[in-house]
Amino acid sequence: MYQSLESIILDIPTIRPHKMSVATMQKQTLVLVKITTHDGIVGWGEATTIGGLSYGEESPESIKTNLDTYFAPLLTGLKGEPNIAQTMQMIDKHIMGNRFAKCAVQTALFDILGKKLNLPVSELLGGRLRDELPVLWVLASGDTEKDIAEAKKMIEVKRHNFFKLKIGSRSVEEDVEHVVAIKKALGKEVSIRVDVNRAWSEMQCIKGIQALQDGGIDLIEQPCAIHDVELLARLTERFDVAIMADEAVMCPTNAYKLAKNHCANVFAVKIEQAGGLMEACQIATIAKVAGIDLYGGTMLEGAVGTIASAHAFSTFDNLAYGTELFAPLLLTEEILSKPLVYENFTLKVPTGAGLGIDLNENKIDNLRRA
Ligand code: MUC
Ligand code: MG
Repeated sequence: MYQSLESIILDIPTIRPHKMSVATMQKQTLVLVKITTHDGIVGWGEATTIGGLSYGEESPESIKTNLDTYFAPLLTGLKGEPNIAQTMQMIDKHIMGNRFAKCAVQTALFDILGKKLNLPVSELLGGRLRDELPVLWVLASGDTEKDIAEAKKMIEVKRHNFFKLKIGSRSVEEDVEHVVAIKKALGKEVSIRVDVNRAWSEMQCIKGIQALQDGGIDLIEQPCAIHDVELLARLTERFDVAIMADEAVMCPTNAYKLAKNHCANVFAVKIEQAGGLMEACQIATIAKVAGIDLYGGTMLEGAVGTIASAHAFSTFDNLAYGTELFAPLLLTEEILSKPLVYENFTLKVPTGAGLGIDLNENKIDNLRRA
């Protein structure tokens, strides 16, 4: 039923350097997956990471190698007409880990099924509860005045009205000063969150979170190491400001352990970290029954991963902290024939079949890594 699986690496410069505690990005490297069926239906998926190997355990190059060497023969060698769950179960039997690559393949299979049935992916996942998602902007130039000007412009043009700041690469004092100055300049009405990307020790967490809480910050994302879930639990217990687990959430099994041990007030759900769209929805259910709020996260994917995430997040009952599905706007090149619709502080979830997007394959050919 599947004739081919092709993986494509694209390097696209960002509109400005994007500074995080784990890496400074001048470009983003997208890994796209194109699956073609014997009857000519094409499905797309994406397996993109951040800063080579500095964020996760899969790099763009390892993802491509594993897709080409291991996933492609399994998929094209399938007999009969297995459904998506059966296909992913077969892949799981033969391939350990590789959640980003698995997510890309699963996304492409959903895109194909949606095109066959003339239904959006959101409906195949159970059905959307909203047609648009609130989207924040990440202020990560590293310069306080530039960040304030960027935020004011975003509010003025009605693109984003809440913001996340990437911190953790400077001293706690410098970071707090930077964040609180931005909060003061933007005012009470504008929600400001921070992402420490696991940079702080316990003492730095206590000092930093207390000062950020006092400064009116709304959410503290992944302040400490991934493995230190006991510290996450202590911080959640100690502070009033919401503590969010991001890198620590990963797959449904981890999400369950975090929920059981009261390690966070909020989960950042990422389809790639989860290992797929179905797994992201399972994490949302775990959060719901545990009374944990949700936030729609990103691995700074391009249009394909972003819109796949949007379909999944549109099915979430309680998306209390909105989403960060802004990354296509951070890139200097458009790979769709019609760009995604960002308006009125939201991203519209497409209503067309499958992912509901149309890729510009000429553009992709021009951008692909040789
Ligand atoms: C992360 O850790 O949240 C999401 C937005 C951003 O700027 O970085 C990513 C990763
Ligand atoms: Mg994060």
